[in-house]
Amino acid sequence: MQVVFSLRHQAHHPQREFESSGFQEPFERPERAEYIREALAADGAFEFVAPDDWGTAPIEAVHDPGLVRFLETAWADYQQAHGPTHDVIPDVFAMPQLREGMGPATEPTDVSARLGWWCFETTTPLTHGTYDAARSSVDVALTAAGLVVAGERASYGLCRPPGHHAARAVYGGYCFFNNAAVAAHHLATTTSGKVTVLDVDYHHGNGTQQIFYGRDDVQFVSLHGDTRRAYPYLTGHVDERGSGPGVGATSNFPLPEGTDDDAYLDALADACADIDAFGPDIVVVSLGLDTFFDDPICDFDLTADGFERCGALVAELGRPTVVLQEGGYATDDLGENARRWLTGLSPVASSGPG
Ligand code: OKP
Ligand code: ZN
Repeated sequence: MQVVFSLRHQAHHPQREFESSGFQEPFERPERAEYIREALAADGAFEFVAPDDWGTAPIEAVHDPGLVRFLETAWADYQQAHGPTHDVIPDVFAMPQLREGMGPATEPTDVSARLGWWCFETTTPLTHGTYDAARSSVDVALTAAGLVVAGERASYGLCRPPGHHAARAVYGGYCFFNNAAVAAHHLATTTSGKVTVLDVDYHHGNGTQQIFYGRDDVQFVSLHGDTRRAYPYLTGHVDERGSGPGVGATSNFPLPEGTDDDAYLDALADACADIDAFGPDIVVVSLGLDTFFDDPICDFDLTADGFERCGALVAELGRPTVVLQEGGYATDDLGENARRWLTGLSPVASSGPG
């Protein structure tokens, strides 16, 4: 299987993230991608390729161009106004309730105020290299998508930073651009086929759901920690099924604390039944490995064996599949967990080169 990877992800390396009770070491750090790269490189079944440069047009096809412009310039603008700093985190969020009854706000001009306009939470610092890394993560996703268009049965984009929490016009949750949504939209519009995004990250992919909520050409199916107890809290409930022509093209499977391999695979089989019913030409998997029992920020109980079974179940859909990396924070096990999931998806690839 071909693995798309770029060292440019390393340009995004926040020093700390702010969570309700204070600053902490970031969970989303460069070693995550390096450990996955090492584990796949040690297995002869995987072949590495560099991403192409796709420019900003495919990003602006799903995101507000204002968000792209902001991320391109905000770090330098902030340094000029308030620097030098390493990380930049918003302090005032543009909550619509603030102007209730007064009409909507317009984008502020002050850079600190713009941070709270384009970002929804505090654990996603902007740094010097964030825009570069986020752009390269999208390039990785689009290049992996291109491999499947060119005839591969499966490909893997080792995206970092992740993407699934980024909505059309707001970033957060360690995510800047929604890699999976950009790839899925590109696939749906350039192949005129139907695309499913299957999101197996522990956290609900609120951004991907939001981007495709009203559409019938891209299905969104997610398994996740029930957002009555888990981040991002505001989306991911079973009654969210899509809107307008998209009614029925969103499916959510919120799961309880302690969900183990067998329980997870049961839910994944139900998700796959929804995918079969939709009948996509291509599947994009948002692969979070934070469902692992030892993940430091999640509460599921999956094992490496479970990940291989998950990959094998997705292979049974029998459709070309683009796998894109999202979360996973048990860094010591992350490489092996990714390798096992991909081996389950593509067992033929593991038995020899190519
Ligand atoms: C990104 B991905 C909750 C803090 C949550 C952000 C988590 C982002 C997860 N107490 N911090 O979906 O793995
Ligand atoms: Zn996650």
